[in-house]
Amino acid sequence: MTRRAPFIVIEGLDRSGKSTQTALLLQRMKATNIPAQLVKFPDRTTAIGQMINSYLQSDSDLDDRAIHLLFSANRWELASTIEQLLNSGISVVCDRYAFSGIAFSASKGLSYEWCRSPDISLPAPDLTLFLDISPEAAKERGGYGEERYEKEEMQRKVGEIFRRIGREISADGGKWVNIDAGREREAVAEEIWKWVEGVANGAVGPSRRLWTDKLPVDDS
Ligand code: DGP
Repeated sequence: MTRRAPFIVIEGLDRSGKSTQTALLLQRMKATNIPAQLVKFPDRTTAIGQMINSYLQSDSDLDDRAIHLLFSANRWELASTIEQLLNSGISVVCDRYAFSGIAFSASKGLSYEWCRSPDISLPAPDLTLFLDISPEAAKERGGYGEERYEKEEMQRKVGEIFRRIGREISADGGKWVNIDAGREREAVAEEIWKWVEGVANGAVGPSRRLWTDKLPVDDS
């Protein structure tokens, strides 16, 4: 069976250093001659992404379900690009993915299962690294920014839901790693590198898809 490149997702709470760590990882992959491409969600450059951007900056208001579906649509519009990259031997490093979708929307009170539904069948990561940080440690890093979700109580709930998703992904045989992101930048980067090296040789066969066992039974 042909080999494809691994799909790596980095998730994290706001102020966890996620974007910095993603950039460091990409640099290190390139320096080690591992071809890799960054994909960032939300991708604010597309038409859907611009609606999301305007919502996050509180320039527009949207129903909680409507914005949830836009975030999901933003992932779907890049799903085939992700698969093409993997099949052509280029690793994809994704800054946020479907797990953010569930964690942030369910924190607002939407049902966990409802939030998961539109992301069922997206390409499944081979490795998900979750950068975990307490709201107290985030505060020490200068506190949260100006965007809509950057509030302490919200981040606490988001963290709880991320950890629940991680337990479920692991129970289903997926590779999910909780990383203590409250440490020094270099220590976090080293741990991330250790996990990435473990999958860097590529995966065999087509990528799996997320949560397909949660699809309703076809009774047609
Ligand atoms: P970032 O660009 O990584 O700072 O993400 C922007 C914000 O959007 C951040 O507070 C997390 C939130 N977010 C990211 N993905 C989703 C999603 O799929 N659904 C919801 N509701 N929020 C998301």
